[in-house]
Amino acid sequence: MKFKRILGLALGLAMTTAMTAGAQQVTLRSADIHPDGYPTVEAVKYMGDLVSQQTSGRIKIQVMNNSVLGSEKDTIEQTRFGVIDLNRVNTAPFNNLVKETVVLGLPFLFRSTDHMHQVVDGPIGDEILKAFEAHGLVGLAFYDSGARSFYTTKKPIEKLADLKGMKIRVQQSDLWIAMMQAFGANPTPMPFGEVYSSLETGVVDGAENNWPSYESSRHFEVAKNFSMTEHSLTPEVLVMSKISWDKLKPEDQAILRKAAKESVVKMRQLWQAREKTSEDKVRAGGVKVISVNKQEFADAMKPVYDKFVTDAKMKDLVARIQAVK
Ligand code: GTR
Repeated sequence: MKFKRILGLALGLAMTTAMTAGAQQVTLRSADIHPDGYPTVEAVKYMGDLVSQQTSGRIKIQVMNNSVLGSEKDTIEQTRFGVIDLNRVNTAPFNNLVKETVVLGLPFLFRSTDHMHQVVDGPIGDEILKAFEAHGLVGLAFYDSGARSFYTTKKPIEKLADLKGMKIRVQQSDLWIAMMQAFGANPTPMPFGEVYSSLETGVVDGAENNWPSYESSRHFEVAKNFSMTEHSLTPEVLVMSKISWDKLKPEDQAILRKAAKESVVKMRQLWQAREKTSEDKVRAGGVKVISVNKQEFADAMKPVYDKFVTDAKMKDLVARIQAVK
Protein backbone atom coordinates (compact mmCIF):
# COMPACT_ATOMS: atom_id res chain seq x y z
CA MET A 1 0.00 0.00 0.00
CA LYS A 2 2.78 2.34 1.00
CA PHE A 3 4.59 1.59 -2.23
CA LYS A 4 1.45 2.32 -4.22
CA ARG A 5 1.09 5.66 -2.52
CA ILE A 6 4.66 6.60 -3.29
CA LEU A 7 4.28 5.41 -6.85
CA GLY A 8 1.18 7.56 -7.12
CA LEU A 9 3.02 10.58 -5.82
CA ALA A 10 5.97 10.14 -8.13
CA LEU A 11 3.85 9.75 -11.22
CA GLY A 12 1.65 12.66 -10.20
CA LEU A 13 4.56 15.00 -9.90
CA ALA A 14 5.82 13.95 -13.31
CA MET A 15 2.55 14.98 -14.85
CA THR A 16 2.48 18.30 -13.04
CA THR A 17 5.93 19.17 -14.31
CA ALA A 18 4.95 18.43 -17.87
CA MET A 19 1.96 20.71 -17.57
CA THR A 20 3.73 23.63 -15.95
CA ALA A 21 6.42 23.46 -18.60
CA GLY A 22 3.62 24.15 -21.05
CA ALA A 23 4.11 20.81 -22.78
CA GLN A 24 1.81 20.19 -25.70
CA GLN A 25 0.61 16.91 -24.39
CA VAL A 26 -1.22 16.36 -21.16
CA THR A 27 -1.94 12.89 -19.90
CA LEU A 28 -4.56 12.75 -17.20
CA ARG A 29 -4.28 9.71 -14.98
CA SER A 30 -7.54 8.16 -13.91
CA ALA A 31 -7.89 5.69 -11.02
CA ASP A 32 -10.23 2.70 -10.81
CA ILE A 33 -10.16 -0.43 -8.69
CA HIS A 34 -11.78 -2.64 -11.32
CA PRO A 35 -10.13 -4.83 -13.99
CA ASP A 36 -10.07 -4.23 -17.75
CA GLY A 37 -13.42 -4.92 -19.33
CA TYR A 38 -15.38 -3.71 -16.29
CA PRO A 39 -17.91 -1.09 -17.48
CA THR A 40 -16.52 1.76 -15.36
CA VAL A 41 -13.00 1.18 -16.71
CA GLU A 42 -14.17 0.93 -20.31
CA ALA A 43 -16.35 4.04 -19.96
CA VAL A 44 -13.42 6.20 -18.87
CA LYS A 45 -11.27 4.78 -21.69
CA TYR A 46 -14.06 5.71 -24.08
CA MET A 47 -14.17 9.20 -22.62
CA GLY A 48 -10.41 9.37 -23.17
CA ASP A 49 -10.86 8.48 -26.85
CA LEU A 50 -13.40 11.27 -27.26
CA VAL A 51 -11.18 13.80 -25.51
CA SER A 52 -8.14 12.79 -27.52
CA GLN A 53 -10.07 13.07 -30.80
CA GLN A 54 -11.49 16.45 -29.90
CA THR A 55 -8.16 17.94 -28.80
CA SER A 56 -6.18 16.42 -31.70
CA GLY A 57 -4.30 14.29 -29.23
CA ARG A 58 -3.28 17.15 -26.91
CA ILE A 59 -5.16 15.66 -23.96
CA LYS A 60 -5.15 11.97 -23.22
CA ILE A 61 -6.58 9.91 -20.39
CA GLN A 62 -4.64 7.00 -19.00
CA VAL A 63 -6.80 4.66 -16.97
CA MET A 64 -4.79 3.14 -14.15
CA ASN A 65 -7.15 0.46 -12.97
CA ASN A 66 -6.91 -2.74 -10.91
CA SER A 67 -6.25 -0.66 -7.77
CA VAL A 68 -2.68 0.12 -8.87
CA LEU A 69 -3.03 3.56 -7.28
CA GLY A 70 -4.54 2.20 -4.06
CA SER A 71 -7.92 1.65 -2.45
CA GLU A 72 -10.79 4.02 -3.20
CA LYS A 73 -10.37 5.89 0.07
CA ASP A 74 -6.66 6.45 -0.62
CA THR A 75 -7.19 7.53 -4.20
CA ILE A 76 -9.84 10.04 -3.14
CA GLU A 77 -7.26 11.78 -0.98
CA GLN A 78 -4.67 11.69 -3.75
CA THR A 79 -7.19 13.18 -6.16
CA ARG A 80 -8.02 16.03 -3.81
CA PHE A 81 -4.31 16.82 -3.62
CA GLY A 82 -3.86 16.76 -7.39
CA VAL A 83 -1.67 13.66 -7.37
CA ILE A 84 -4.28 11.74 -9.35
CA ASP A 85 -6.22 13.70 -11.98
CA LEU A 86 -9.41 11.69 -12.46
CA ASN A 87 -11.03 9.11 -10.25
CA ARG A 88 -13.93 6.73 -10.73
CA VAL A 89 -15.19 5.48 -7.39
CA ASN A 90 -18.45 4.50 -5.80
CA THR A 91 -20.41 7.25 -4.05
CA ALA A 92 -20.16 5.37 -0.71
CA PRO A 93 -16.52 6.27 0.12
CA PHE A 94 -17.51 9.91 -0.47
CA ASN A 95 -20.39 9.83 2.02
CA ASN A 96 -18.43 11.15 5.00
CA LEU A 97 -16.79 13.93 2.95
CA VAL A 98 -19.50 15.10 0.56
CA LYS A 99 -22.65 14.84 2.63
CA GLU A 100 -24.97 15.25 -0.34
CA THR A 101 -23.83 11.86 -1.72
CA VAL A 102 -25.50 10.14 1.24
CA VAL A 103 -28.94 10.54 -0.29
CA LEU A 104 -27.90 8.46 -3.30
CA GLY A 105 -27.04 5.49 -1.10
CA LEU A 106 -30.08 5.60 1.16
CA PRO A 107 -31.59 2.10 1.28
CA PHE A 108 -34.64 1.47 -0.88
CA LEU A 109 -34.90 5.15 -1.83
CA PHE A 110 -34.85 4.64 -5.60
CA ARG A 111 -37.88 2.77 -6.89
CA SER A 112 -36.04 1.49 -9.96
CA THR A 113 -32.98 2.03 -12.12
CA ASP A 114 -35.09 4.32 -14.26
CA HIS A 115 -35.96 6.45 -11.21
CA MET A 116 -32.27 6.65 -10.30
CA HIS A 117 -31.42 7.72 -13.87
CA GLN A 118 -34.11 10.42 -13.80
CA VAL A 119 -32.61 11.78 -10.59
CA VAL A 120 -28.92 11.72 -11.52
CA ASP A 121 -29.56 12.97 -15.07
CA GLY A 122 -31.59 15.93 -13.81
CA PRO A 123 -31.06 19.00 -11.61
CA ILE A 124 -30.61 16.96 -8.43
CA GLY A 125 -27.74 15.05 -10.02
CA ASP A 126 -26.13 18.31 -11.11
CA GLU A 127 -26.55 19.75 -7.64
CA ILE A 128 -24.82 16.75 -6.05
CA LEU A 129 -21.99 16.86 -8.61
CA LYS A 130 -21.54 20.55 -7.81
CA ALA A 131 -21.22 19.75 -4.10
CA PHE A 132 -17.86 18.08 -4.78
CA GLU A 133 -16.28 21.44 -5.55
CA ALA A 134 -16.16 22.53 -1.92
CA HIS A 135 -13.89 19.52 -1.36
CA GLY A 136 -11.29 20.10 -4.06
CA LEU A 137 -13.02 18.02 -6.71
CA VAL A 138 -15.04 18.57 -9.87
CA GLY A 139 -17.94 16.12 -10.21
CA LEU A 140 -18.21 15.04 -13.85
CA ALA A 141 -20.68 12.16 -14.10
CA PHE A 142 -22.59 9.41 -12.37
CA TYR A 143 -22.30 5.86 -13.68
CA ASP A 144 -24.59 2.91 -13.01
CA SER A 145 -23.76 0.41 -10.32
CA GLY A 146 -26.88 -1.72 -10.33
CA ALA A 147 -28.52 -2.94 -7.16
CA ARG A 148 -26.50 -4.22 -4.23
CA SER A 149 -27.49 -7.49 -2.55
CA PHE A 150 -26.02 -9.63 0.22
CA TYR A 151 -23.89 -12.71 -0.23
CA THR A 152 -22.69 -15.02 2.50
CA THR A 153 -20.25 -17.87 2.94
CA LYS A 154 -22.11 -20.29 5.20
CA LYS A 155 -25.59 -19.37 6.33
CA PRO A 156 -27.83 -18.07 3.55
CA ILE A 157 -29.89 -14.93 4.24
CA GLU A 158 -33.50 -15.81 3.62
CA LYS A 159 -35.13 -13.34 5.99
CA LEU A 160 -34.07 -10.25 7.93
CA ALA A 161 -33.50 -12.20 11.16
CA ASP A 162 -30.78 -14.25 9.44
CA LEU A 163 -28.54 -11.18 9.36
CA LYS A 164 -28.56 -10.90 13.14
CA GLY A 165 -24.99 -10.83 14.42
CA MET A 166 -23.45 -11.70 11.05
CA LYS A 167 -20.17 -9.98 10.25
CA ILE A 168 -20.78 -8.17 7.00
CA ARG A 169 -18.13 -6.24 5.10
CA VAL A 170 -19.20 -2.73 4.16
CA GLN A 171 -17.65 0.15 2.28
CA GLN A 172 -15.86 2.78 4.35
CA SER A 173 -18.85 5.02 5.05
CA ASP A 174 -20.82 5.87 8.19
CA LEU A 175 -24.04 5.52 6.22
CA TRP A 176 -23.17 1.95 5.31
CA ILE A 177 -22.14 1.11 8.86
CA ALA A 178 -25.49 2.41 10.16
CA MET A 179 -27.36 0.52 7.45
CA MET A 180 -25.78 -2.79 8.45
CA GLN A 181 -26.55 -2.11 12.11
CA ALA A 182 -30.17 -1.42 11.21
CA PHE A 183 -30.25 -4.75 9.38
CA GLY A 184 -29.06 -6.35 12.64
CA ALA A 185 -25.61 -7.23 11.29
CA ASN A 186 -22.10 -6.44 12.56
CA PRO A 187 -20.56 -4.06 10.01
CA THR A 188 -16.89 -4.54 9.14
CA PRO A 189 -15.64 -1.66 6.97
CA MET A 190 -12.71 -2.51 4.70
CA PRO A 191 -11.41 -1.77 1.18
CA PHE A 192 -12.76 -3.90 -1.65
CA GLY A 193 -9.38 -5.51 -2.28
CA GLU A 194 -9.41 -7.19 1.13
CA VAL A 195 -12.86 -8.75 0.85
CA TYR A 196 -11.96 -12.00 -0.96
CA SER A 197 -9.47 -13.16 1.65
CA SER A 198 -11.70 -11.94 4.50
CA LEU A 199 -14.53 -14.10 3.18
CA GLU A 200 -12.21 -17.01 2.64
CA THR A 201 -10.66 -16.91 6.11
CA GLY A 202 -13.89 -16.14 7.96
CA VAL A 203 -12.94 -12.60 9.02
CA VAL A 204 -16.40 -11.74 7.67
CA ASP A 205 -19.45 -13.94 7.05
CA GLY A 206 -20.57 -12.02 4.03
CA ALA A 207 -20.54 -8.85 1.98
CA GLU A 208 -22.86 -7.12 -0.45
CA ASN A 209 -22.49 -5.91 -4.00
CA ASN A 210 -23.93 -5.94 -7.52
CA TRP A 211 -23.66 -8.87 -9.96
CA PRO A 212 -20.64 -7.56 -11.92
CA SER A 213 -18.51 -6.87 -8.83
CA TYR A 214 -19.55 -10.15 -7.19
CA GLU A 215 -18.39 -11.90 -10.33
CA SER A 216 -15.27 -9.96 -11.35
CA SER A 217 -13.85 -10.03 -7.81
CA ARG A 218 -14.55 -13.79 -7.74
CA HIS A 219 -16.22 -13.38 -4.35
CA PHE A 220 -18.79 -15.83 -5.67
CA GLU A 221 -16.21 -18.61 -5.36
CA VAL A 222 -16.06 -18.21 -1.59
CA ALA A 223 -19.54 -16.81 -0.77
CA LYS A 224 -22.05 -18.86 -2.71
CA ASN A 225 -25.36 -17.69 -1.22
CA PHE A 226 -26.64 -14.58 -3.01
CA SER A 227 -29.78 -13.05 -1.46
CA MET A 228 -31.65 -10.62 -3.69
CA THR A 229 -32.24 -7.84 -1.17
CA GLU A 230 -31.34 -5.10 -3.70
CA HIS A 231 -31.11 -2.68 -0.79
CA SER A 232 -29.29 0.19 -2.50
CA LEU A 233 -28.79 1.53 -6.01
CA THR A 234 -26.02 3.92 -5.04
CA PRO A 235 -24.25 4.94 -8.27
CA GLU A 236 -20.60 5.36 -9.16
CA VAL A 237 -19.14 8.82 -9.66
CA LEU A 238 -16.37 10.21 -11.84
CA VAL A 239 -14.54 13.17 -10.36
CA MET A 240 -11.56 15.29 -11.36
CA SER A 241 -9.05 16.95 -9.11
CA LYS A 242 -9.81 20.69 -8.90
CA ILE A 243 -6.06 21.30 -8.99
CA SER A 244 -5.71 19.47 -12.34
CA TRP A 245 -8.94 21.00 -13.63
CA ASP A 246 -7.79 24.56 -12.97
CA LYS A 247 -4.68 23.97 -15.10
CA LEU A 248 -6.83 23.42 -18.18
CA LYS A 249 -8.19 26.10 -20.50
CA PRO A 250 -11.99 26.64 -20.31
CA GLU A 251 -12.39 25.13 -23.83
CA ASP A 252 -10.65 21.97 -22.71
CA GLN A 253 -12.70 21.83 -19.51
CA ALA A 254 -15.83 21.98 -21.66
CA ILE A 255 -14.55 19.10 -23.83
CA LEU A 256 -13.93 17.01 -20.72
CA ARG A 257 -17.35 17.73 -19.25
CA LYS A 258 -19.10 16.83 -22.49
CA ALA A 259 -17.07 13.66 -23.02
CA ALA A 260 -17.80 12.56 -19.44
CA LYS A 261 -21.54 12.93 -20.05
CA GLU A 262 -21.24 11.06 -23.35
CA SER A 263 -19.43 8.23 -21.64
CA VAL A 264 -22.48 7.74 -19.39
CA VAL A 265 -24.53 6.60 -22.37
CA LYS A 266 -21.84 4.12 -23.35
CA MET A 267 -21.46 2.96 -19.76
CA ARG A 268 -25.15 2.18 -19.40
CA GLN A 269 -25.07 -0.05 -22.49
CA LEU A 270 -22.01 -1.87 -21.20
CA TRP A 271 -23.54 -2.14 -17.75
CA GLN A 272 -26.78 -3.72 -18.89
CA ALA A 273 -24.92 -6.36 -20.85
CA ARG A 274 -22.45 -7.01 -18.05
CA GLU A 275 -25.12 -7.46 -15.37
CA LYS A 276 -26.55 -10.27 -17.43
CA THR A 277 -23.27 -12.00 -18.28
CA SER A 278 -22.06 -11.74 -14.69
CA GLU A 279 -25.29 -13.19 -13.34
CA ASP A 280 -25.10 -16.07 -15.82
CA LYS A 281 -21.50 -16.71 -14.92
CA VAL A 282 -22.04 -16.90 -11.17
CA ARG A 283 -25.14 -19.05 -11.56
CA ALA A 284 -23.10 -21.41 -13.73
CA GLY A 285 -20.46 -21.33 -11.00
CA GLY A 286 -22.87 -22.91 -8.55
CA VAL A 287 -24.19 -19.85 -6.73
CA LYS A 288 -27.48 -20.27 -4.94
CA VAL A 289 -29.71 -17.26 -5.66
CA ILE A 290 -32.25 -16.61 -2.93
CA SER A 291 -35.32 -14.38 -3.27
CA VAL A 292 -36.40 -12.49 -0.20
CA ASN A 293 -39.31 -10.36 0.93
CA LYS A 294 -37.69 -6.98 0.24
CA GLN A 295 -40.35 -5.11 2.18
CA GLU A 296 -39.22 -6.75 5.40
CA PHE A 297 -35.69 -5.42 4.84
CA ALA A 298 -36.95 -1.98 3.81
CA ASP A 299 -39.10 -1.70 6.94
CA ALA A 300 -35.99 -2.04 9.11
CA MET A 301 -34.36 1.07 7.59
CA LYS A 302 -36.09 3.82 9.58
CA PRO A 303 -33.12 4.32 11.97
CA VAL A 304 -30.90 5.04 8.94
CA TYR A 305 -33.20 7.77 7.69
CA ASP A 306 -33.57 9.13 11.25
CA LYS A 307 -29.80 9.35 11.58
CA PHE A 308 -28.88 10.82 8.19
CA VAL A 309 -31.90 12.73 6.99
CA THR A 310 -31.99 15.23 9.80
CA ASP A 311 -31.43 18.77 8.55
CA ALA A 312 -33.65 20.76 6.21
CA LYS A 313 -31.27 20.33 3.27
CA MET A 314 -31.20 16.54 3.46
CA LYS A 315 -34.94 16.32 4.04
CA ASP A 316 -35.54 18.50 1.02
CA LEU A 317 -33.21 16.43 -1.17
CA VAL A 318 -34.93 13.19 -0.16
CA ALA A 319 -38.39 14.68 -0.72
CA ARG A 320 -37.37 15.95 -4.14
CA ILE A 321 -35.95 12.55 -5.09
CA GLN A 322 -39.14 10.83 -3.99
CA ALA A 323 -41.15 13.29 -6.06
CA VAL A 324 -39.24 12.51 -9.26
CA LYS A 325 -41.48 10.35 -11.42
C1 GTR B 1 -18.37 -1.85 -6.49
C2 GTR B 1 -18.01 -0.47 -6.94
C3 GTR B 1 -16.64 -0.09 -6.43
C4 GTR B 1 -16.53 -0.32 -4.95
C5 GTR B 1 -16.98 -1.71 -4.59
C6 GTR B 1 -16.95 -1.91 -3.08
O1 GTR B 1 -19.69 -2.14 -6.88
O2 GTR B 1 -17.99 -0.41 -8.34
O3 GTR B 1 -16.37 1.23 -6.78
O4 GTR B 1 -17.31 0.60 -4.28
O5 GTR B 1 -18.28 -1.97 -5.08
O6 GTR B 1 -17.88 -2.53 -2.55
O7 GTR B 1 -16.00 -1.47 -2.43
